[in-house]
Amino acid sequence: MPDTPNSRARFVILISGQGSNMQAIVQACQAGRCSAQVVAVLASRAQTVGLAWAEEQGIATDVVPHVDFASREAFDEALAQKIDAFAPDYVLLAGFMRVLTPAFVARYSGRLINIHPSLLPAFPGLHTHAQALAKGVQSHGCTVHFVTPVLDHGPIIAQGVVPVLAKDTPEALAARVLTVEHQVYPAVAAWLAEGRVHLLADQRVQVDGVENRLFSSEPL
Ligand code: NHR
Ligand code: GAR
Repeated sequence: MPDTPNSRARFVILISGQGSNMQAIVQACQAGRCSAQVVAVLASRAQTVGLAWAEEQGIATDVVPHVDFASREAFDEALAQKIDAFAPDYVLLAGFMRVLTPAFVARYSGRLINIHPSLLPAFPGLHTHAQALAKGVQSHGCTVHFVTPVLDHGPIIAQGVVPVLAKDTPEALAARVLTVEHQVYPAVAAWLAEGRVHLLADQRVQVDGVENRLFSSEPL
């Protein structure tokens, strides 16, 4: 959170792929819908589409290729060094595909946020859209949450819901979820930038002035 009322919150965004959530957050900041400044975009893989886009926006970028490191601890330490050089208030995972060690999570305790493509606590882990179709659920979506050492189990900040349709494939469902992700994550980014997101003692989240933290896609 900013130390003084006039300083903008600093975000570092971590990606592994196309980075469309990162783009949605950057665009919200550029349009004045989020008062933060995205100071760097870091990727765990080289040559991601998202990194090239961020560079075009004049944002600092770097790659920490996880394949170059012998252990998760070594990768996380290298990543943390790069992150800390930008002195962020918050570190946002946006399609970031590496599980982070407890030491990394502790280093950014209360400042590390993820977007997960399911309505947690349903379907943690990978292949969430295929998991949702296999269970026959009729609603699916995304969750923005604080990151804790237990994968996809941190306190929930906001969720976005979409319908599951009879003829859905994992790809079609993923695309529908992604559209609502692009609403939820920039909204949460704006709340974070304004210092309105609080982690309560019982591990639930409160957002000042926000009653409804459920977003939904346009009716289909
Ligand atoms: N780290 C911690 N400690 N806690 C969380 O909640 C985390 C996290 C790191 C990433 C994102 C998460 C998601 O939203 C996330 C949340 C990667 C995997 C995974 O198994 C699972 C969940 C998430 C991200 N990754 C494989 C691994 O071995 C690699 C998979 C691949 O490269 O395709 O790290 O879904
Ligand atoms: C998003 O759907 C995000 O929720 C998901 O990957 C996609 C990334 O899209 N994240 C994970 O699966 C994390 N394990 P993006 O790169 O275009 O933001």
